[in-house]
Amino acid sequence: MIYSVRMRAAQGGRHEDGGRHISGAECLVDFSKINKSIEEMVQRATFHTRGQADFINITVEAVTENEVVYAPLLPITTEEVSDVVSGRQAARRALLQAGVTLTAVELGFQSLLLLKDSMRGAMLICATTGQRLDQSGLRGVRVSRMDSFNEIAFSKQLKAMALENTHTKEALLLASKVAAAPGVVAELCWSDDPEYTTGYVASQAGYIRLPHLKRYGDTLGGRIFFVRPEVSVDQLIEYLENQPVLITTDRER
Ligand code: WAQ
Ligand code: MG
Repeated sequence: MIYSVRMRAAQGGRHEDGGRHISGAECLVDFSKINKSIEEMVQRATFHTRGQADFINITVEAVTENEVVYAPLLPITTEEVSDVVSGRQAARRALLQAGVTLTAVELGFQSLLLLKDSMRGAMLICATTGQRLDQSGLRGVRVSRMDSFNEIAFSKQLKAMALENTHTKEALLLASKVAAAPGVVAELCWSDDPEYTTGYVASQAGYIRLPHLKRYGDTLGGRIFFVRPEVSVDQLIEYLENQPVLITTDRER
């Protein structure tokens, strides 16, 4: 038996009562690691660069092993860009390359940049028309129940690329789960943590890191999943929120 541990933290009350989203996290762990995960999550919510949380919700749920599916870690590249303008241009190119239309790329960027504050989850946007497809409003769809299949092998692989930091690790696991979803064309992401400017574009072809997708100090971040027009939105959301997925590295395949 493994356990899904999830955390969401807000400031100024619960999210559902209008509190401002501070931080969230999710992992799949053995029973023996539940306490450590909770402790780390509480620390993270309490000492966060977005502010101090006054509401922290932690959920622990058992997951039966036969529900688990596996997905490969996406191949990783970093495209050096010198500033936000060239970073966002590179992101646009990568999204077009992955099969998102120009209209959808522009509408996607607009929906993210027009937000007054960061959402807790992601927007599902049609990769053809650029229309928002989910009904989750300012909350967004939160991807959960993913982790590395083998934490040691995963860390080792990232360390070899000098990428062993929490932001990159968690983003890679999320992006690998999302890219494996039927109907997802590509993802665009940058952090809502003011000090973390690196974002990425991911698709089944790979995970492209872009060191400047926003300016240092900016607290507006977000995620967009560009999806095929014919996709069943309900089924996709069910997969993103509930399907347990373990991400495997090269050596485990
Ligand atoms: N599911 C869906 N959306 C999420 C989730 C999730 N589990 N977690 C975060 N988001 C959305 C939400 O709108 C946040 O405001 C936004 O993404 C940014 O979240 O290779 O740290 O956790 O070094 O701040 C990119 C790493 C780091 C690049 C991204 O995002 C690299 C990051 P954050
Ligand atoms: Mg964050």
